[in-house]
Amino acid sequence: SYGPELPVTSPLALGPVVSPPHTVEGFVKEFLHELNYGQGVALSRSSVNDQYLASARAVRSYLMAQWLETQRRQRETQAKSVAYLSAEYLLGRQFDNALLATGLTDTVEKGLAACGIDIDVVRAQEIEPGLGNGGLGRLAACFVDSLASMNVSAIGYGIRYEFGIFRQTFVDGRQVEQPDTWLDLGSPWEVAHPENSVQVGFGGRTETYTDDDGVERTRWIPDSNVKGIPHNYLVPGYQNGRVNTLRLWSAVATQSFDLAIFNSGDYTAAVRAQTFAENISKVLYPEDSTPQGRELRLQQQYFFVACSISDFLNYVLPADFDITKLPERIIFQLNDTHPVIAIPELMRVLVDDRGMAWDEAWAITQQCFAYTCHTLLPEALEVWPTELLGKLLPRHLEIIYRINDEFLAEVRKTFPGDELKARNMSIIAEYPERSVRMAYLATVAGAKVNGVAELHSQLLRDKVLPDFSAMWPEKFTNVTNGVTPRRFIKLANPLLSTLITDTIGVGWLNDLERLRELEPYAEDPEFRASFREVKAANKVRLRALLEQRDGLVLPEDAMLDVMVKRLHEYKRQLLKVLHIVALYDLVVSGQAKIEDITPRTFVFGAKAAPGYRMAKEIIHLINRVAETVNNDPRVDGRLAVAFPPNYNVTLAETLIPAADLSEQISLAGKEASGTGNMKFALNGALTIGTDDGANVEIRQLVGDDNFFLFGLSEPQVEELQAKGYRPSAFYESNESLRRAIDLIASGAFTGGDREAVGPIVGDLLYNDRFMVLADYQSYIEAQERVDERYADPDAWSRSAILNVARSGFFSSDRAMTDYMDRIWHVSPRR
Ligand code: NBG
Repeated sequence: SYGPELPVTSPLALGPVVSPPHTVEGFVKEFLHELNYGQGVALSRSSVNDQYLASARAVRSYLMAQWLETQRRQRETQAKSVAYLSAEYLLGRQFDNALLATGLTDTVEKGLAACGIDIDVVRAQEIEPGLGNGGLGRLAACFVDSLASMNVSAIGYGIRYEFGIFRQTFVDGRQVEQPDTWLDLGSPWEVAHPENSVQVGFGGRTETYTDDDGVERTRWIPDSNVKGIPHNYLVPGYQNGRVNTLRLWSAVATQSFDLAIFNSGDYTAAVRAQTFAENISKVLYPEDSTPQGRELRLQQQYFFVACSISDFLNYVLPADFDITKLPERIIFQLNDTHPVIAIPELMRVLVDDRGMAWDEAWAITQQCFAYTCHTLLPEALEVWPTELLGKLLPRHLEIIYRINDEFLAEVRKTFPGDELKARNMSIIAEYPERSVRMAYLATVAGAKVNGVAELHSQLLRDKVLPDFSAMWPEKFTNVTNGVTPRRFIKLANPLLSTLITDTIGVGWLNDLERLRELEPYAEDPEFRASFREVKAANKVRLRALLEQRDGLVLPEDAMLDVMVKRLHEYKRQLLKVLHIVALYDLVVSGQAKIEDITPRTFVFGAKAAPGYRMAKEIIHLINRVAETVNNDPRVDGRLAVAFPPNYNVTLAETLIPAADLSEQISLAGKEASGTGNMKFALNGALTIGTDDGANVEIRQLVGDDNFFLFGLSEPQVEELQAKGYRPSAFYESNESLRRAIDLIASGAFTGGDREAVGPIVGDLLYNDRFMVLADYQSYIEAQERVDERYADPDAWSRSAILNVARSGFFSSDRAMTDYMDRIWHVSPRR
């Protein structure tokens, strides 16, 4: 579907693309050009949006020159690339990141000022592309940033959702979702290439036929097609001249399909076809509680991986590429199970479309994929009913069956006579309905399987996939997650970045272990004072933002105790609520004097999945507790609760640098890794946390003295579960806990309405799957240790500085190095 590249003979067109000059004049010229000729508006008549779009496009021109050069070199070297397949990218705003990467921040600020424009106003105009739900999507964004910054040849593939993660609002304390119309005012960062679109089939049937050489083959005859249009996003490396590609697909109807129906006069059917196609990239993860929703999700998954594989094979690779050498050129990293349907798709392409023998195709496929698992919750491991999968992708189901047959033969050879083993390991589950276990398919086909933190990888081996790890121990590995220091230190915390550079010099931003050099300064009173000033200034910045953004007025001079992450029972926002209620109760019941309470401002940020009832109840409770506490003069100025709506990457960038205390309080064994925990530590917050996910590694690195550990360990959780966990026993035997729960149950926070809190209280007392009550006492005691430390500012700052100094390991650059060494076997370009 691609036109031939035209041979260029004019001497004017030869040579590298010239970037606009990196000067104020150079930028202004580019900016005015975009404003006048791109937006078609004069400076004097331009709106903020015009100015934003034009400055973004002007900055993009600088990146574009580097992107073209990166492409050229890539074609020249034909090096092995990484293709990151991810249904989500939670990118955050692009403008500042592009400025940082190109080193244009000052230039652009001055250039805009010369035009009478305040860069902050322009900045604020950008709506972040929220094409992800939480940690998994943000991780993908950090990874593509690191790959570019480390000069690795890589491409990210995903979906260009017309509506990203919903915008959260609160109405009477309850979450109400609004559509995320991020494309409404134009998206200056993307370049669409409709001419490079890919056709993707759905439904229909398969048939066998004999080819010209007399070989029996299978082909798939879909009954509908959609077109995938690639949108390129530029992923700049940090001041290294490399710009990688993030290619996001949007779905549209194919004209031929459309026209045929249209001509038949069935206009409704024509519209239906269009709707079918366009729905595919309409929204990020539509709810999957309805069968229609589930089907759409599978369509999304297949759509984007089919587009991506086709794109790589037909467009990225040269036309004369010897396909048997594919593993030398690509490794597809599967970000969770969402893109796992890529495995049978590559098999289909190799066997059906390219005529390769099954065994050879299978040998190639097994080297081209690796799988990252991001969860331990059984309900989050995707399975697709064979009925649905067979209806939507009949050929793929056949391929999966054959993969499974051959795999089970291998299992029976490895474990002779153990039919139970074969049943347990089968990619096809028979109960409660016949379905495909996507994690198993990924494990069977993938060259490597990794978890996202040490503890998680170990539990993955021992608990989730024990038979597989017995069969193929060498397949399993760990790569602990990481976060990009460019966005989460340099951009988010400029004051800390300056302090660090003033202290240890430049170069740490792409060599984060160098933060170790800060360690001795933990003992330096002067440095500690500067460090505290940075934190204080970041709090002022946050107060200003929340006041302007949400009308929230935070007290001054309080410990900022922050819990931001998706709302999920296993993450235990309820435990945090119980702590707040217990403190409140101490004061209002007269058990404690207000002066004896450490002033704390609790900040929550959390979205609940639209269909997740309990999560929404918890949001409501938090808002109600906030309202009560904030309006009670008895705790005035000492205890405050803020729950700004619509927590997103943009808010995180102001919130995290201001935090004193980072709440990472999931039940041990449930949080695969966490990445917010890393961002907080790197910005000098101390963590109160369980031995879960990457907390374990954070604690090991920063040291027990600089981390507030509490709660059951994972083996203790198992033990308690086995013994029979009775939450009410904890309620009965712990007075503070009982009082807190009773206070909630009494309707004290809900205007006397006890029914409103019924589901939460009932669940805590009689179910409590995530053992909130079991960990309560230990949590309260750890919080008392927090208070003690906080009372000594020098001791607190020492710990905070050591958190920064010892967290360099959590750079996503390190994570990428681990992937390169352990999984991809690629190296950075020189
Ligand atoms: C999430 C985990 C987090 C982890 C991120 C990134 C999913 C399915 N998993 O603990 O819950 O940090 O993935 O690995 O979103």
